[in-house]
Amino acid sequence: MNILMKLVIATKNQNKVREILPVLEPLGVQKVSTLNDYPEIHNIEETGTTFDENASIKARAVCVHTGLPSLADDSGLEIDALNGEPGVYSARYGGSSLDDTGRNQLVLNKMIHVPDSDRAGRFVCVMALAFPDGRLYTRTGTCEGLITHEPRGTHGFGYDPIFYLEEHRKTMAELPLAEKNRISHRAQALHKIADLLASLPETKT
Ligand code: ITT
Repeated sequence: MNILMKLVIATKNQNKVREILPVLEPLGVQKVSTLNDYPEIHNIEETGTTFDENASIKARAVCVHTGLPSLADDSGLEIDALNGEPGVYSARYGGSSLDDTGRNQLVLNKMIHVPDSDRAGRFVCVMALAFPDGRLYTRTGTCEGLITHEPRGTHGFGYDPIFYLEEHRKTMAELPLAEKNRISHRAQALHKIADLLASLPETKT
């Protein structure tokens, strides 16, 4: 298949780019750029209260600016015992002074008395694809797991070291990146977007 379309990935997060490109490239998307190619686009305020809203805000803003189809994701970790936190605030949970390690520690501290039976959580990713003619599509992927008692593993990013996958008996950060990219919430949303892309009239050769 050869998709005759230029696409902007609306992120500066290189971890996301590394996950997204290998799925889009085999589809033959003609030319993929990222926000690093558009330094004039500064922080797009994620003012929504859901992943869907924030992904849509980002995709639309970048599409309007570039005039090109734009793909954005909003993602995060929902923990049942914390009433869904950190949720849409995953990237800035605990304030801007914390790094990934600090955010993981904050989650573990908040859950210090939570028994194993109540430590369920999930990574959620919504991908939004905006077109210059106003069409907007969103697709969701989720990945279920348990919150550990201490961080383990060095791969991935963000909350991966405290997210345990029962099926693999490993944290997400202990999985090789290629394996994470096969099963992750982002991969699942992205494969749905890839199916959508392949079905659109303008992408047929
Ligand atoms: P962009 O807005 O530029 O895309 P970002 O890192 O700010 O990049 P989000 O707003 O989607 O991205 O925030 C997602 C946060 O959720 C991210 O910073 C991590 O803390 C967490 N997160 C998302 N996906 C994750 C993953 O695969 N593994 C671990 N943590 C993840």
